Amino acid sequence: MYFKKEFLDKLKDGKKIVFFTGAGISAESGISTFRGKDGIWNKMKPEELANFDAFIRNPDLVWEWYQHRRNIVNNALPNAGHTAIAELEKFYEVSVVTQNIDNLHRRAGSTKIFELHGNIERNFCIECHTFYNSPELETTNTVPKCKKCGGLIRPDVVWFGEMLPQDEFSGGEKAAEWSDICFVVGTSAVVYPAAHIPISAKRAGSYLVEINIEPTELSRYTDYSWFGKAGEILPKILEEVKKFKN
Ligand code: BV8
Ligand code: ZN
Repeated sequence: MYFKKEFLDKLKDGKKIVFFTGAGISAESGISTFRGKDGIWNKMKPEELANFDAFIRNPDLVWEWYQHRRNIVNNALPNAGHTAIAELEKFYEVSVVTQNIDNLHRRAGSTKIFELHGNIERNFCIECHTFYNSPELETTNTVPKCKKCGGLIRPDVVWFGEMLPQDEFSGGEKAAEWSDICFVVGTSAVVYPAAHIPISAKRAGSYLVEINIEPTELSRYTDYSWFGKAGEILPKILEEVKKFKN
Protein backbone atom coordinates (compact mmCIF):
# COMPACT_ATOMS: atom_id res chain seq x y z
CA MET A 1 0.00 0.00 0.00
CA TYR A 2 1.30 3.47 -0.91
CA PHE A 3 1.68 6.01 1.93
CA LYS A 4 2.21 9.74 1.38
CA LYS A 5 5.70 10.82 2.69
CA GLU A 6 4.08 13.52 4.88
CA PHE A 7 2.00 10.81 6.60
CA LEU A 8 5.03 8.51 7.05
CA ASP A 9 6.96 11.37 8.65
CA LYS A 10 4.08 11.95 11.08
CA LEU A 11 4.05 8.23 11.93
CA LYS A 12 7.85 8.30 12.50
CA ASP A 13 7.88 11.46 14.67
CA GLY A 14 4.48 11.15 16.37
CA LYS A 15 4.12 10.03 20.00
CA LYS A 16 0.39 10.47 20.76
CA ILE A 17 -2.25 8.97 18.49
CA VAL A 18 -6.06 9.12 18.80
CA PHE A 19 -8.54 6.87 17.01
CA PHE A 20 -11.99 8.49 16.83
CA THR A 21 -14.23 5.60 15.78
CA GLY A 22 -17.81 4.95 14.71
CA ALA A 23 -19.98 2.04 13.67
CA GLY A 24 -17.95 1.47 10.48
CA ILE A 25 -15.04 -0.05 12.40
CA SER A 26 -17.39 -2.76 13.71
CA ALA A 27 -19.06 -3.44 10.33
CA GLU A 28 -16.49 -6.17 9.54
CA SER A 29 -17.38 -7.81 12.85
CA GLY A 30 -20.90 -8.25 11.49
CA ILE A 31 -22.52 -5.38 13.40
CA SER A 32 -24.74 -3.22 11.14
CA THR A 33 -23.99 0.47 10.90
CA PHE A 34 -26.69 3.10 11.37
CA ARG A 35 -26.75 5.13 8.16
CA GLY A 36 -24.95 3.04 5.57
CA LYS A 37 -26.78 1.13 2.84
CA ASP A 38 -27.53 -1.75 5.28
CA GLY A 39 -27.92 0.70 8.18
CA ILE A 40 -30.37 -0.03 10.96
CA TRP A 41 -31.80 3.49 10.75
CA ASN A 42 -33.02 2.64 7.24
CA LYS A 43 -35.57 0.26 8.71
CA MET A 44 -36.89 2.51 11.46
CA LYS A 45 -36.36 6.04 12.76
CA PRO A 46 -33.93 6.52 15.62
CA GLU A 47 -36.52 8.81 17.20
CA GLU A 48 -38.79 5.77 17.55
CA LEU A 49 -36.31 3.82 19.64
CA ALA A 50 -33.09 5.57 20.69
CA ASN A 51 -34.65 8.17 22.98
CA PHE A 52 -36.02 8.38 26.51
CA ASP A 53 -39.63 9.28 25.53
CA ALA A 54 -39.83 6.22 23.27
CA PHE A 55 -38.59 4.12 26.21
CA ILE A 56 -41.24 5.54 28.58
CA ARG A 57 -43.96 5.16 25.94
CA ASN A 58 -43.05 1.56 25.14
CA PRO A 59 -40.32 0.18 27.45
CA ASP A 60 -40.71 -3.44 26.29
CA LEU A 61 -40.22 -2.48 22.60
CA VAL A 62 -37.07 -0.43 23.29
CA TRP A 63 -35.71 -3.04 25.72
CA GLU A 64 -36.32 -5.80 23.15
CA TRP A 65 -34.47 -3.79 20.47
CA TYR A 66 -31.44 -3.45 22.73
CA GLN A 67 -31.61 -7.15 23.70
CA HIS A 68 -31.55 -7.92 19.96
CA ARG A 69 -28.49 -5.69 19.48
CA ARG A 70 -26.83 -7.14 22.63
CA ASN A 71 -27.14 -10.64 21.19
CA ILE A 72 -25.50 -9.48 17.95
CA VAL A 73 -22.69 -7.77 19.90
CA ASN A 74 -22.16 -10.78 22.20
CA ASN A 75 -21.73 -13.03 19.14
CA ALA A 76 -19.42 -10.57 17.40
CA LEU A 77 -15.62 -10.59 17.64
CA PRO A 78 -13.18 -7.69 17.37
CA ASN A 79 -11.85 -7.55 13.79
CA ALA A 80 -8.35 -6.81 12.39
CA GLY A 81 -9.07 -3.08 12.64
CA HIS A 82 -9.75 -3.20 16.39
CA THR A 83 -6.73 -5.45 17.03
CA ALA A 84 -4.37 -3.26 14.95
CA ILE A 85 -5.37 -0.24 17.08
CA ALA A 86 -4.75 -2.25 20.26
CA GLU A 87 -1.33 -3.41 19.00
CA LEU A 88 -0.25 0.14 18.12
CA GLU A 89 -0.12 0.76 21.89
CA LYS A 90 3.29 -0.97 21.74
CA PHE A 91 4.66 1.98 19.73
CA TYR A 92 2.59 5.04 20.68
CA GLU A 93 0.50 6.56 23.45
CA VAL A 94 -2.89 5.57 21.98
CA SER A 95 -6.34 6.82 23.03
CA VAL A 96 -9.54 5.45 21.53
CA VAL A 97 -12.47 7.89 21.47
CA THR A 98 -15.44 5.82 20.34
CA GLN A 99 -19.10 6.49 19.59
CA ASN A 100 -19.68 2.73 19.59
CA ILE A 101 -21.45 0.95 22.43
CA ASP A 102 -20.30 -2.57 21.43
CA ASN A 103 -17.23 -2.86 23.73
CA LEU A 104 -15.16 -4.35 20.88
CA HIS A 105 -12.20 -1.99 21.42
CA ARG A 106 -11.85 -3.20 25.01
CA ARG A 107 -12.26 -6.83 23.96
CA ALA A 108 -9.51 -6.26 21.34
CA GLY A 109 -7.13 -5.14 24.11
CA SER A 110 -7.18 -1.33 23.88
CA THR A 111 -6.54 0.12 27.33
CA LYS A 112 -7.38 3.83 27.06
CA ILE A 113 -10.93 4.20 25.79
CA PHE A 114 -13.39 7.09 26.02
CA GLU A 115 -16.95 5.83 25.42
CA LEU A 116 -18.91 8.87 24.26
CA HIS A 117 -22.26 7.12 23.83
CA GLY A 118 -22.14 4.56 26.66
CA ASN A 119 -21.89 0.78 26.59
CA ILE A 120 -24.63 -1.74 25.78
CA GLU A 121 -23.28 -4.19 28.40
CA ARG A 122 -24.21 -1.78 31.22
CA ASN A 123 -27.74 -0.89 32.36
CA PHE A 124 -29.22 1.20 35.19
CA CYS A 125 -32.48 1.78 37.03
CA ILE A 126 -34.10 5.06 35.92
CA GLU A 127 -35.34 5.72 39.49
CA CYS A 128 -32.47 4.89 41.85
CA HIS A 129 -29.59 4.60 39.29
CA THR A 130 -28.51 1.18 40.54
CA PHE A 131 -26.29 -0.36 37.83
CA TYR A 132 -26.86 -3.85 36.40
CA ASN A 133 -24.54 -5.66 34.01
CA SER A 134 -26.36 -7.43 31.19
CA PRO A 135 -25.54 -11.07 32.16
CA GLU A 136 -27.25 -10.63 35.54
CA LEU A 137 -30.49 -9.53 33.87
CA GLU A 138 -32.94 -12.20 32.77
CA THR A 139 -32.73 -12.55 29.01
CA THR A 140 -36.49 -11.96 28.77
CA ASN A 141 -37.55 -9.45 26.16
CA THR A 142 -39.70 -7.51 28.58
CA VAL A 143 -38.12 -4.62 30.39
CA PRO A 144 -36.60 -5.79 33.73
CA LYS A 145 -37.48 -4.05 37.01
CA CYS A 146 -34.99 -2.88 39.63
CA LYS A 147 -34.56 -5.31 42.55
CA LYS A 148 -34.17 -2.39 44.96
CA CYS A 149 -37.01 -0.08 44.02
CA GLY A 150 -38.99 -1.70 41.21
CA GLY A 151 -38.02 1.03 38.73
CA LEU A 152 -37.55 0.36 35.00
CA ILE A 153 -34.02 -0.69 33.93
CA ARG A 154 -32.56 0.92 30.77
CA PRO A 155 -29.38 0.41 28.74
CA ASP A 156 -26.51 2.73 29.73
CA VAL A 157 -26.30 4.34 26.30
CA VAL A 158 -26.69 8.01 25.32
CA TRP A 159 -30.03 8.55 23.59
CA PHE A 160 -30.91 11.46 21.31
CA GLY A 161 -31.51 14.60 23.32
CA GLU A 162 -29.42 13.29 26.23
CA MET A 163 -26.12 14.73 27.37
CA LEU A 164 -22.94 12.78 26.80
CA PRO A 165 -21.02 11.60 29.92
CA GLN A 166 -19.00 14.73 30.70
CA ASP A 167 -15.74 13.02 31.75
CA GLU A 168 -15.74 10.79 28.67
CA PHE A 169 -16.41 13.71 26.35
CA SER A 170 -13.91 16.16 27.82
CA GLY A 171 -11.28 13.41 28.27
CA GLY A 172 -11.74 12.32 24.66
CA GLU A 173 -11.66 15.88 23.36
CA LYS A 174 -8.45 16.68 25.29
CA ALA A 175 -6.76 13.50 24.06
CA ALA A 176 -7.68 14.43 20.47
CA GLU A 177 -6.44 18.02 20.86
CA TRP A 178 -3.11 16.82 22.28
CA SER A 179 -2.64 14.13 19.65
CA ASP A 180 0.01 14.27 16.91
CA ILE A 181 -2.25 12.22 14.62
CA CYS A 182 -6.05 11.88 14.90
CA PHE A 183 -7.47 8.99 12.86
CA VAL A 184 -11.21 9.19 12.12
CA VAL A 185 -12.35 5.65 11.38
CA GLY A 186 -15.76 4.44 10.18
CA THR A 187 -17.98 7.35 11.10
CA SER A 188 -20.39 9.47 9.06
CA ALA A 189 -19.53 12.32 11.46
CA VAL A 190 -23.12 13.61 11.57
CA VAL A 191 -23.87 13.11 15.27
CA TYR A 192 -23.05 15.99 17.60
CA PRO A 193 -21.41 16.90 19.91
CA ALA A 194 -19.21 13.81 19.24
CA ALA A 195 -18.42 14.94 15.68
CA HIS A 196 -16.87 18.15 17.08
CA ILE A 197 -13.93 16.17 18.45
CA PRO A 198 -11.99 15.53 15.22
CA ILE A 199 -12.55 19.18 14.24
CA SER A 200 -11.16 20.38 17.60
CA ALA A 201 -8.19 18.06 17.06
CA LYS A 202 -7.51 19.57 13.65
CA ARG A 203 -7.83 23.12 15.03
CA ALA A 204 -5.34 22.22 17.77
CA GLY A 205 -2.78 21.16 15.15
CA SER A 206 -3.35 17.41 14.98
CA TYR A 207 -2.79 15.66 11.62
CA LEU A 208 -6.29 14.47 10.64
CA VAL A 209 -6.50 11.15 8.77
CA GLU A 210 -9.81 9.65 7.65
CA ILE A 211 -10.41 5.94 6.97
CA ASN A 212 -13.84 5.25 5.47
CA ILE A 213 -15.35 3.38 2.54
CA GLU A 214 -16.83 6.67 1.25
CA PRO A 215 -16.40 10.43 1.69
CA THR A 216 -18.09 12.04 4.70
CA GLU A 217 -18.93 15.46 6.18
CA LEU A 218 -15.41 15.48 7.56
CA SER A 219 -13.50 14.65 4.38
CA ARG A 220 -12.96 18.30 3.44
CA TYR A 221 -11.19 18.97 6.78
CA THR A 222 -8.79 16.04 6.66
CA ASP A 223 -5.07 16.10 5.81
CA TYR A 224 -5.33 12.62 4.34
CA SER A 225 -8.25 10.33 3.44
CA TRP A 226 -8.21 6.63 2.63
CA PHE A 227 -11.19 5.07 0.99
CA GLY A 228 -11.26 1.45 2.03
CA LYS A 229 -12.20 -0.93 4.81
CA ALA A 230 -10.86 -0.21 8.31
CA GLY A 231 -10.11 -3.93 8.81
CA GLU A 232 -7.80 -3.84 5.78
CA ILE A 233 -6.17 -0.41 6.08
CA LEU A 234 -5.36 -0.35 9.81
CA PRO A 235 -3.31 -3.61 9.72
CA LYS A 236 -1.31 -2.15 6.79
CA ILE A 237 -0.54 0.97 8.84
CA LEU A 238 0.58 -1.28 11.73
CA GLU A 239 2.86 -3.21 9.32
CA GLU A 240 4.37 0.07 8.11
CA VAL A 241 5.02 1.21 11.69
CA LYS A 242 6.76 -2.09 12.51
CA LYS A 243 9.24 -1.41 9.68
CA PHE A 244 10.70 1.57 11.50
CA LYS A 245 9.65 1.18 15.13
CA ASN A 246 10.51 -2.43 15.98
C1 BV8 B 1 -27.46 16.06 22.53
C2 BV8 B 1 -27.66 5.70 20.75
C3 BV8 B 1 -28.35 17.86 23.73
C4 BV8 B 1 -26.93 4.58 21.26
C5 BV8 B 1 -26.89 7.41 19.31
C6 BV8 B 1 -29.56 19.04 14.13
C7 BV8 B 1 -28.26 19.35 13.77
C8 BV8 B 1 -27.18 18.95 14.56
C9 BV8 B 1 -27.40 18.22 15.75
C10 BV8 B 1 -28.70 17.91 16.08
C11 BV8 B 1 -29.77 18.30 15.30
N1 BV8 B 1 -30.90 17.85 15.88
C12 BV8 B 1 -30.57 17.17 17.03
C13 BV8 B 1 -29.24 17.23 17.16
C14 BV8 B 1 -28.45 16.65 18.25
C15 BV8 B 1 -28.29 15.16 18.03
C16 BV8 B 1 -27.66 14.87 16.69
O1 BV8 B 1 -26.45 15.05 16.52
N2 BV8 B 1 -28.49 14.42 15.73
C17 BV8 B 1 -27.96 14.16 14.40
C18 BV8 B 1 -28.40 12.76 13.93
C19 BV8 B 1 -28.48 15.25 13.46
N3 BV8 B 1 -27.39 14.72 19.08
C20 BV8 B 1 -27.91 14.34 20.27
O2 BV8 B 1 -29.08 14.23 20.51
C21 BV8 B 1 -26.86 14.06 21.35
N4 BV8 B 1 -27.27 14.74 22.55
O3 BV8 B 1 -27.23 16.78 21.60
O4 BV8 B 1 -28.00 16.49 23.70
C22 BV8 B 1 -28.33 18.28 25.13
C23 BV8 B 1 -27.48 19.31 25.51
C24 BV8 B 1 -27.49 19.74 26.81
C25 BV8 B 1 -28.36 19.13 27.75
C26 BV8 B 1 -29.17 18.06 27.37
C27 BV8 B 1 -29.16 17.62 26.04
C28 BV8 B 1 -26.81 12.56 21.63
C29 BV8 B 1 -26.18 11.87 20.44
C30 BV8 B 1 -26.04 10.35 20.72
C31 BV8 B 1 -27.23 9.67 20.14
N5 BV8 B 1 -27.08 8.22 20.31
N6 BV8 B 1 -27.08 6.14 19.48
C32 BV8 B 1 -27.26 3.44 20.33
O5 BV8 B 1 -28.42 2.95 20.38
O6 BV8 B 1 -26.34 3.10 19.58
S1 BV8 B 1 -26.44 7.98 17.77
C33 BV8 B 1 -25.75 6.79 16.78
O7 BV8 B 1 -25.00 7.54 15.81
C34 BV8 B 1 -24.73 5.86 17.42
O8 BV8 B 1 -24.43 6.15 18.76
C35 BV8 B 1 -23.46 6.09 16.60
O9 BV8 B 1 -22.36 5.93 17.38
C36 BV8 B 1 -23.66 7.50 16.19
C37 BV8 B 1 -22.80 7.94 15.03
O10 BV8 B 1 -23.02 7.07 13.93
P1 BV8 B 1 -21.72 6.41 13.23
O11 BV8 B 1 -20.95 5.68 14.27
O12 BV8 B 1 -20.99 7.46 12.47
O13 BV8 B 1 -22.37 5.34 12.27
P2 BV8 B 1 -22.99 5.61 10.82
O14 BV8 B 1 -23.77 4.39 10.45
O15 BV8 B 1 -23.65 6.95 10.78
O16 BV8 B 1 -21.71 5.71 9.86
C38 BV8 B 1 -20.92 4.56 9.65
C39 BV8 B 1 -19.77 5.00 8.76
O17 BV8 B 1 -18.86 3.90 8.59
C40 BV8 B 1 -20.21 5.42 7.36
O18 BV8 B 1 -19.55 6.63 7.04
C41 BV8 B 1 -19.71 4.27 6.46
O19 BV8 B 1 -19.31 4.75 5.19
C42 BV8 B 1 -18.52 3.77 7.24
N7 BV8 B 1 -18.16 2.36 7.03
C43 BV8 B 1 -19.00 1.31 6.85
N8 BV8 B 1 -18.28 0.17 6.77
C44 BV8 B 1 -16.96 0.52 6.91
C45 BV8 B 1 -16.89 1.92 7.08
N9 BV8 B 1 -15.71 2.57 7.24
C46 BV8 B 1 -14.58 1.82 7.25
N10 BV8 B 1 -14.58 0.47 7.10
C47 BV8 B 1 -15.74 -0.21 6.93
N11 BV8 B 1 -15.71 -1.55 6.78
ZN1 ZN C 1 -34.08 1.24 41.39
